[in-house]
Amino acid sequence: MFDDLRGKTAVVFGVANKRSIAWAIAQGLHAAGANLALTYQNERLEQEARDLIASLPGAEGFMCDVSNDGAIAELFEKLKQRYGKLHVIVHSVAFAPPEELKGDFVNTSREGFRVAHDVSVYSLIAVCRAAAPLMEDGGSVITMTYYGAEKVVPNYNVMGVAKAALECTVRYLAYDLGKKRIRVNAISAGPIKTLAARGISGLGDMLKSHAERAPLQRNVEVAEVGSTGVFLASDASSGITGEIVYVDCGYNIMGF
Ligand code: NAD
Ligand code: 0WE
Repeated sequence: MFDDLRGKTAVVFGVANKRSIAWAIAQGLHAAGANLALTYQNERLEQEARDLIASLPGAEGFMCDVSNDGAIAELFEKLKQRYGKLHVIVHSVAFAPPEELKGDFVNTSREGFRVAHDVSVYSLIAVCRAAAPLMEDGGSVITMTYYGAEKVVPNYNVMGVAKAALECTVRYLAYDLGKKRIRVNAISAGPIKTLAARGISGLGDMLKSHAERAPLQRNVEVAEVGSTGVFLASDASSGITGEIVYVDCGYNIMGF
């Protein structure tokens, strides 16, 4: 890997299994020489996450439910003890209750809206607040978004609204944390068959039409998201903050 992250410590949120975007970014960061802390949501995902983490020499695993303020505080206390300083944060976490990702958007429930925004948007703010004091040398925060934030993607529903809020949150955090030399950016990835996408009805058709319409005439590979994560984590992107970087084979530029 060209970008050198030796001597830097990265914390990656959102490893569920080997298909996770978080895992692809973690592999890229590891190959670039970063010291890695990986977090997973709960006991249910612990074994699978730990098996993956064991395959990256030096990487360590921590549990953290980002909807729980106490769990975030506890995690960063452990990270402070273990690593002292942090340089890179990868936030690759989203959740809406499954009933919100089908049917009419107008039927979005108050609780579904709250949960989607709490887990998928507020968590980035909470994590940045906890991480910033440990990012003494400045650093890079990366989150994951999707085109459904900007244009209507049927069934994406309240997640689209949450991703729009996430993209705006990236800009406000970039402004606040810029004075600490911490950059904040999002990667807008094209559709990828991960755990979070697999249950979606019509995903096969979406992937097919995406590949047909995209200038590169194919779907994006998760490793391409990983290498963009490495770029945004590294000093090669030192002048970039508050941005949404598209890794979608060009799909978003098309009008027809
Ligand atoms: P994934 O299921 O592998 O990752 C989602 C992760 O969120 C899981 O690890 C899950 O445990 C975690 N999570 C959910 N609630 C949590 C909580 N309360 N606390 C801690 N972790 C929690 O799927 P993925 O596709 O890799 O998704 C990662 C990110 O990429 C998400 O933000 C998603 O919106 C975004 N994204 C995905 C696609 C796609 O097509 N797969 C495209 C663009 C953006
Ligand atoms: O951001 C996402 C998916 C996020 C997601 C997925 C789930 C499935 C399981 C959030 N919450 C949940 N809740 C669950 O219970 N993507 C970009 C992938 C995705 O999801 C879609 C898509 C695409 C693409 C949903 C409908 C339509 C398209």
